[in-house]
Amino acid sequence: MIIDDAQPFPFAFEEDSCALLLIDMQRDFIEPGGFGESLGNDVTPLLEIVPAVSTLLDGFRYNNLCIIHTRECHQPDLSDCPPSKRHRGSPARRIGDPGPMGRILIDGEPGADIIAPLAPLPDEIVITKPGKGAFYNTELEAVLQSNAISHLIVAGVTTEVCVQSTMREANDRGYDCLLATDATASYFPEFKKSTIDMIRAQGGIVGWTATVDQIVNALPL
Ligand code: C5J
Repeated sequence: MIIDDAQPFPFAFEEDSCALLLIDMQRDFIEPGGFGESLGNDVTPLLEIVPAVSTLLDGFRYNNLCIIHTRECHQPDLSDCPPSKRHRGSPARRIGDPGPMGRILIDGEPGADIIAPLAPLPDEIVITKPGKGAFYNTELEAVLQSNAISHLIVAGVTTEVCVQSTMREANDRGYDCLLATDATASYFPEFKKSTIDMIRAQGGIVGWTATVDQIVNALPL
């Protein structure tokens, strides 16, 4: 398989060694009343990418390819949440505080769920992560190795935080990563643009980029 129009140059991959990595498409980041909004953000740009992420997910499901979802959240006793993360700034609600979707960013609460239109199917992998990067303190690397994955198509939120952190972690570990540009979003559109530029600058120093249509058109079915 090859995505000819990928930037900065074509992205070649084998279907058996390529996974879709969907980052943190959770209610707490995307819906009003969650963690994202409690930090003072407008969630609209995140809501807008849901149809494109859904198209990408359908393409991988139809082709029976490996699909991995991540969720950023913490244990109810906050034992995996550094105090520095919880106490920084003056958000309307802190991690662990009660909100309209349960306790903010806590595993098992409704806000930590992936949004309904993108809910994982039973055979899809879900990685629960305490940090921004999906490799930190998770089983992600073992999962990729046991599935013989070498190439990652990455999408989700937010572009310059958890998506970029994860792509950089993956790149350092030797994975070839491509970011789906219309299936990722930031609360700050200018940060999304800069992140895309950074990823593919210097000959793809972090990886490649392509649109959802370009990716899906490269899939066999
Ligand atoms: C943030 C994320 N922004 N998923 N998390 O705190 O990008």
